[in-house]
Amino acid sequence: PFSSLQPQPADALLALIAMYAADTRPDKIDLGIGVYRDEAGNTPVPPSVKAAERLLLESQDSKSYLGTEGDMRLLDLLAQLVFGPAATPGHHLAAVQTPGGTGALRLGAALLARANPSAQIWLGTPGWPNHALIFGNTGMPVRTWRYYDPQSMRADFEGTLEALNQAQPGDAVLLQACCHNPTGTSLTLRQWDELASFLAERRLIPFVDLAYQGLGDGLEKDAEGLRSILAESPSALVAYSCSKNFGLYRERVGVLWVLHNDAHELDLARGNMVSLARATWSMPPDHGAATVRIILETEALKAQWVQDLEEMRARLSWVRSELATAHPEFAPLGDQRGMFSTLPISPATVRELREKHGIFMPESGRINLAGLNRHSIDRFAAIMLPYIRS
Ligand code: PLP
Ligand code: TYF
Repeated sequence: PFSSLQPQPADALLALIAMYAADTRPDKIDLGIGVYRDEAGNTPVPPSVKAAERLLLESQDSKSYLGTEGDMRLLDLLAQLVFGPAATPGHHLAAVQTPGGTGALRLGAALLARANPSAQIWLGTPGWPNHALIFGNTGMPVRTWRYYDPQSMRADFEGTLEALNQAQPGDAVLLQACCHNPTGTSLTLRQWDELASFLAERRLIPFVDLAYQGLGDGLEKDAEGLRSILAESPSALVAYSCSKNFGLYRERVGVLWVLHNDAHELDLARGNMVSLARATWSMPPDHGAATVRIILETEALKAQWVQDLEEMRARLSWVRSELATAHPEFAPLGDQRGMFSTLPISPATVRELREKHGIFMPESGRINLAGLNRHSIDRFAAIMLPYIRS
């Protein structure tokens, strides 16, 4: 029954994992898949998560179903972290716990496609390749705009507004809240405010993807752009991921929020979100979600998690400033945030770096800075600089 199917391209980042593992050179450097690594190159389970998992193991007395929306207490606690203690005055809020940020994006896309089949989704380029895949799979027409200027290695805000001028009322605009994947660039707070008014005036629906809260400038600061958007827009969607900031990647913890200033319309959205989720995965996985809930509701564990997160954030920031202060070619990396940066190099150079020097990255030239450490950073810079200069 499958002979009519078209072959599908593999995920370039997931393919790199196997390629890196098969390489036997002792000084190989993995700058591929976007997971945090410590100095030793490991992606550890954070101490706060370990402790919460122990508590969970001891205290959990049932694994019976919770319901399609997931762990309601977790959803409340995460809402405070994302929207602030005052929550979102002026908005009603519907939340569904999802399998990772990807599940939240997929559910939000399905909701938008069902609500308005002619709505387009606007994606900035370069972006996370899975965004186009996820929205494309719901049948939503995907439009793109140039988010990033490779020459200056900075966000192209003028280009963004110019391109979004062509969007139709009811179209959705995907925005990464912080630590942009794959460029590390972001808008200034002033630009966020301007974009917020622009979207509201044109009745464009913001769909904000927050997958790295706390890994850029800290928990509060990383939510400022998102909060600025919400201050202007009557309705919005937010996809949240606990994969990176809690180190829970494979446990699949995420949330989709829909916000609306009209309670009746929000109820319609909520009912459809729940029904779509029921038809897709029925109920979200619980182990990682319960772990996050225990961390956020236990004062000592929350303090430990804030410290765990700060350790990750500080290490990423150290790698950036090492490169940026030592070499003018890397100066823009110091203004960027999070794990990623995209270097101005060609796919042929990326292949050469892999074959000749054992430095692994996808052909886009994106690097995960967490793959560098005290021992590898100088060799990396020495090898890279001639390529970046030419
Ligand atoms: N959005 C962006 C920009 C990402 O980089 C990721 C990373 O994996 C996700 C969303 C979703 O991650 P996950 O589905 O693993 O929670
Ligand atoms: O961009 C990254 O590297 C992370 C992890 O199919 C990731 O977001 C990469 C590819 C993928 C799922 C997650």
